[in-house]
Amino acid sequence: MSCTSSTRQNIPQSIAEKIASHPCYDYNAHHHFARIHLPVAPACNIQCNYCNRKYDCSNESRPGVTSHKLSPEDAVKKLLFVGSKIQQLSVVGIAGPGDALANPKKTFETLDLVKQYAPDQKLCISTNGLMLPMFAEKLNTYNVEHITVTINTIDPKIGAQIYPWVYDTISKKRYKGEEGAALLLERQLEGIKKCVELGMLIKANTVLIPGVNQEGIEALSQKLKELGVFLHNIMPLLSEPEFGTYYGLNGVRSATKDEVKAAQEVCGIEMNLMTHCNQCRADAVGLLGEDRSAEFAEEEFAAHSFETLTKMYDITSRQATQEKILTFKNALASAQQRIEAEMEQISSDGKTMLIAATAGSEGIIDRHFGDSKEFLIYEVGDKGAIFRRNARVSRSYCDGEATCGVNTPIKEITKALKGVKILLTQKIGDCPKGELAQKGIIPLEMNEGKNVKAAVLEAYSMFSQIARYNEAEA
Ligand code: CLF
Ligand code: SF4
Repeated sequence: MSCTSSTRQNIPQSIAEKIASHPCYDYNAHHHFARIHLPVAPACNIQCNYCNRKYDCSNESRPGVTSHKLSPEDAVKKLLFVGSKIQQLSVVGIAGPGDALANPKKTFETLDLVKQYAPDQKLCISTNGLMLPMFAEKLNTYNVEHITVTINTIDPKIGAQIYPWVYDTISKKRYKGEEGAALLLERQLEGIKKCVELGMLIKANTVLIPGVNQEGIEALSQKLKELGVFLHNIMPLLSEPEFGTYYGLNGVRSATKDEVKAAQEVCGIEMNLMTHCNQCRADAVGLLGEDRSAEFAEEEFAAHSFETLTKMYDITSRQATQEKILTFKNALASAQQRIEAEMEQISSDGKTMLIAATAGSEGIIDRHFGDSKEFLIYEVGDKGAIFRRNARVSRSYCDGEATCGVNTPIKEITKALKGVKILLTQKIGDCPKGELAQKGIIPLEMNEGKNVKAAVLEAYSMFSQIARYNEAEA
């Protein structure tokens, strides 16, 4: 058993409240709250070498996935329809299929309609950042609190290997190579700075491209931190020839899990990281990790009027449901915090194990395994031990000499000891010893009269020394 470490830095209460129901920004929210992507933005103003424009924007989506495009009206009808079925739907994102800000008319028309019909939704935009400086203030007036900017490097030389061209609608010019990458970078940094100054929460997505931007990831993450970016999401490049992307066709391979983990470890020292991204579709619906987009066909929602859909959406009932979910989520978070605090008390390296003991009422190991119907289970680390539970079984292993070893309740006992690594007892016979060992439980006999807590600590220390010795020998 080991605790999972969190890269989440302490965040102010006002921000915690803003992200509490955002499944991407708050790790603890992603089991409880859902998002919908409205695929209203088909065009893009740059070319990324990991993107095939026949499909969705790979900056936020799994490559090779095609989303059904919608008009702003139909998209918001879909939102109302889906929101009436999924009450924990709390975030509306525009994440393609191209770039949200390369399609400003459709994007802002959609935001207008969302504000009008579903004002309870949080608004979230994903962009490559080229037009972010020009739209930051407008997005803020729409109360878009969450912006994702995909930024893969802060070095235009590397950028030139990722972006073959960038089309700027201001100068109406296409820029290639380093010149294009430098312009994109300048706009991304300026846009992020503006949004942060306006109080928006910026998430940066970075596609980890083996052999291209790996080396610069740490510097990029530091720059993002300096700029006040809230969260950094390092995603693996997914690259296959059948995706038809430049990288896929030219042998640039996918990033491995280990490479992503290594990049996250380097960046996570300073920066809050998102580690639960699903690289979802531009028309994704539901909790992260579940794709319910296929459940909501256009004919189901497009035929309804806004009036009907607004009634179905029922904001009051949705708000009541979401409040209940928030209360439950907060209770879970408090329990988790308590467990983490306890873990810190008992372990310096996050490693612990469950150790059971057959003890009597005095907390002394004075029972034989065969006589025991109760097992005290402790979680033990190098710094201490915490009592976790009392595991009871309906009868002891041995009922007396006449029936000893016949029809034993070993199944029930091993079930009750689930997760236990070591069992401490005063005495145990060879038969149950073998049966426990088969289930991965090491039985150890202890001298009578030993205090349980001292005994579990001693057993942990002994076990760790043996494990270290075995590792060194291997
Ligand atoms: Fe969508 Fe992106 Fe908003 Fe989330 S997704 S626009 S921030 S609501 Fe989330 Fe999907 Fe990963 Fe994006 S899991 S791809 S990070
Ligand atoms: Fe493709 Fe998105 Fe890059 Fe545009 S920004 S080229 S849609 S991955």
